[in-house]
Amino acid sequence: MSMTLRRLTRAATAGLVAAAALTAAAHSAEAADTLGSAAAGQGRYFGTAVAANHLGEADYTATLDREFSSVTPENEMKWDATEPSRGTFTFGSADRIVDHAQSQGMDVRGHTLVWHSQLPSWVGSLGASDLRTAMNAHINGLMGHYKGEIHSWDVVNEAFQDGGSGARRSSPFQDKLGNGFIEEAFRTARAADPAAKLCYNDYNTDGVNAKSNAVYDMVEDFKSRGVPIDCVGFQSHFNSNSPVPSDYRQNLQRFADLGVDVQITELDIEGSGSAQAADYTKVVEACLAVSRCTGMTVWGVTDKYSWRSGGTPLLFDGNYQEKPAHDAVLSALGGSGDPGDPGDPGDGTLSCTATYTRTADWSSGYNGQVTITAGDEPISSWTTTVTLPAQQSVSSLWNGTPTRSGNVMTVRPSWNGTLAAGASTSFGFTVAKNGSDAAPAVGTCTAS
Ligand code: 9MR
Repeated sequence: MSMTLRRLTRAATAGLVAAAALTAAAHSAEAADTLGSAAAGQGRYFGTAVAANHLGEADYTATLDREFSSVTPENEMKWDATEPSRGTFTFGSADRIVDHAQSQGMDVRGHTLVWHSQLPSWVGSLGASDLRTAMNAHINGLMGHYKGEIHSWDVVNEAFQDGGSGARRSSPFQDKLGNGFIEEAFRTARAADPAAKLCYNDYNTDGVNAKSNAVYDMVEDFKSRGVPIDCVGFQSHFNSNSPVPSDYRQNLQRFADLGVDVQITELDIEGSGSAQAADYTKVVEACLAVSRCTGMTVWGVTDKYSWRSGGTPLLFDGNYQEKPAHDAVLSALGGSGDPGDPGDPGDGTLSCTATYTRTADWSSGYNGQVTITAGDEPISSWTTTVTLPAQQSVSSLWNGTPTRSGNVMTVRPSWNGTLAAGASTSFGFTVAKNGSDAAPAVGTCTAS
């Protein structure tokens, strides 16, 4: 379908979309026991990143539709997905997400128009003047296609370097067009869809530091010169190396004081149990304390599809069970879990997850470890499988009871079957590589 035709089609469905949004709002007013409805009670949205290829998975979509009031396409609106060759726009996967969100009355964040990453190679090979034309055409192509349908756009993403200098990051745009490319992108974006909020989005800018100072100076300059900017996105990817900063709220507030909205755009926090829950609480409380913090987005529905899946950083485990972090967020938003709801603690659904790490490695072998974590109910036993590459063999296994069938080991507890809600145990094993260094595959965890 040509872009022009698709653009008309999308605009023509706008009336239906508005009706769906009203239905969803009426529904959410009744029950503040989901993330989206509780956040709505605080005048905020609560969103998630979504991948189009998971929308066919019933549990994924049920959790998405029940809990969230906004979506961000995780990869589907990026340059490599939408304009893989110059002037040829491909919107199929992004349209699926936008159509789904609209059918549920959810807002859509657009991510992202101008970014150094996931950029097709043709962009990097253009000369300065051609690159400027291509950048503006890309912005116009995406924003035109979704005109009137996107709540906020990440117009420019990650344009500053990490570290102490506050300098711009090298990219085709920075290197060929200079500092002015950001301003130009925002001006083009405003003209392309005047209804969309225009955001600058970055990471490691969550506390007061050299990088956030540099973004702050840019926003202050834009506001003073009338360059259109409406919001700043704080990605908020946290783990033990990059914890929730103690001045998070203060940093959000100083940006808000410049006259822009602030949004938490890609939140995830590695960890588990009550420590992870406490960190999530800090983030939600910081947003609620800043009146211009208009909403929060977590970077995925379930741990199993997270870009950091090994760190289990999200609110639902791999079986779509609510983690302690979910309950903490819901409570910080003023909502309350109902034990009768699917996924809530007390619903009687026992669950666990299994994650693999290699803990030691030498030329002829390695040690593997599988961590078993209970879901939001206590469990008394668990089972998972470890499938080894054909050449490899296990010489010993500890803290678990294996049954072998060919290269598949089914592992049950030895002494460590009983786990409190959210608690973990692990078993380990030594493998002879016999020429193959590949990792084993860990199967689904089943709890009883
Ligand atoms: O979650 C995204 C992952 O699926 C992609 O492979 C990756 C490629 O760069 O991008 C991830 O999302 C990033 C986002 O677009 C920008 N901020 C950092 C996110 C995590 O890497």
